[in-house]
Amino acid sequence: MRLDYLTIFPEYLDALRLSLPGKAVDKGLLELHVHDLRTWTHDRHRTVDDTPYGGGAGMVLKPEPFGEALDELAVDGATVVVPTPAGRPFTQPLARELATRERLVFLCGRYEGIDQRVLDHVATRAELVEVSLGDYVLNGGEVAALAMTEAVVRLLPGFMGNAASLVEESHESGLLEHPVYTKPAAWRGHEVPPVLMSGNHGAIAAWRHDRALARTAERRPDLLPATAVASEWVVEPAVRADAGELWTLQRACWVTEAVVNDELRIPALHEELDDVVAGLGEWRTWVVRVDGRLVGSVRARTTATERGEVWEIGRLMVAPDLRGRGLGRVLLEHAEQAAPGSATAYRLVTGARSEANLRRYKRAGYRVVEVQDGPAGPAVLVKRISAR
Ligand code: JD8
Repeated sequence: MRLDYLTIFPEYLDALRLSLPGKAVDKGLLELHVHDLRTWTHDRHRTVDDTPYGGGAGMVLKPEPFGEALDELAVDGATVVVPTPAGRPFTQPLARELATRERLVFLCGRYEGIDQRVLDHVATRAELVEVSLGDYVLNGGEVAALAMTEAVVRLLPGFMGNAASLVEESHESGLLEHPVYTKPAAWRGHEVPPVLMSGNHGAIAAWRHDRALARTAERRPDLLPATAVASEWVVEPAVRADAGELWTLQRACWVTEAVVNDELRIPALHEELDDVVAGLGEWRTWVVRVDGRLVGSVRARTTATERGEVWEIGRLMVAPDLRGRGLGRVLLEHAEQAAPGSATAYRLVTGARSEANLRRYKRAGYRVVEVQDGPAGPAVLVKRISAR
């Protein structure tokens, strides 16, 4: 790939030679050419700007130097990238698109911008891409050109040592990055999550996926499909006809539990359809459907204990591909709100090594009161019901 830059601050782009692009040049993957726009001026002051037609503050970059530069650089058929706050958003898909081009020519503006006729002229002889780095104002196009160059060059075939790692990145997977850790295992009172040192790759992958989803839901819900946004979810009472889908969702969700607890002897995993149907008769059960698909469920019933009536909550299920977006919280809160006035506490169980679930329940105010010594525990969690 050949990259050309037109700018009145060529030294601003020296960084190109330092970082990634520099290595790509060494590898012969890239040709970098930085040009000072003043090269194509002919007056003693090497003037590149003038006052704006129509008045107003600031100066505008004149068209003539650009015209001569574009001629000398023979940009016909190339892709001319013009960073501008008025451009389309620069995104990973656009970076992938630009990485397929043979040649990119960056026009770096300054002052109030570049005379519009330059862009109109470019569009007659090349592919014009006016693009913005983000919704904030910079003083010129150079910083944006540097960032866009890095995002594009690292996608060039043969450039990233381990291309596979590209796939897992934010904005490639559609989710934000999961948290990362390295040695030491403890630092200033902060521990590395034990699951990451468990060697259980299934559990590690589930944890990372969970954290990535949670972060995305928290920080960038716009990245999540509409179906995954809380405002879209309607919790309804389950009916007999839901049994088949409930059984299927139950199997899918408890396979994940079996993985993270490294234990297959979990009751929910061994229930048959009839057990699910029977459960519908013994528990109040709710479901959430999105576009007709059953994506979540929870059930509850009262259980008498020596310490009074508790509201037993169970089978809290969220479709694995929709986890980490708050649906579990919506279902748990719905089940809690359905508790009879006579109940003194909520009680639920989860795998003793289901750290993601344990973390979520503790965040919801539950505390572990017992870890049974059966398969995968389970851990028993309770939350007192405050006066209603
Ligand atoms: C090119 C001149 C400065 C912009 C008057 C401040 C991109 N995401 C982005 N923010 N700002 C830019 C950008 C700013 C530029 C130029 C890109 C050329 N300026 C101007 C208009 C208001 N001054 C950008 N990509």
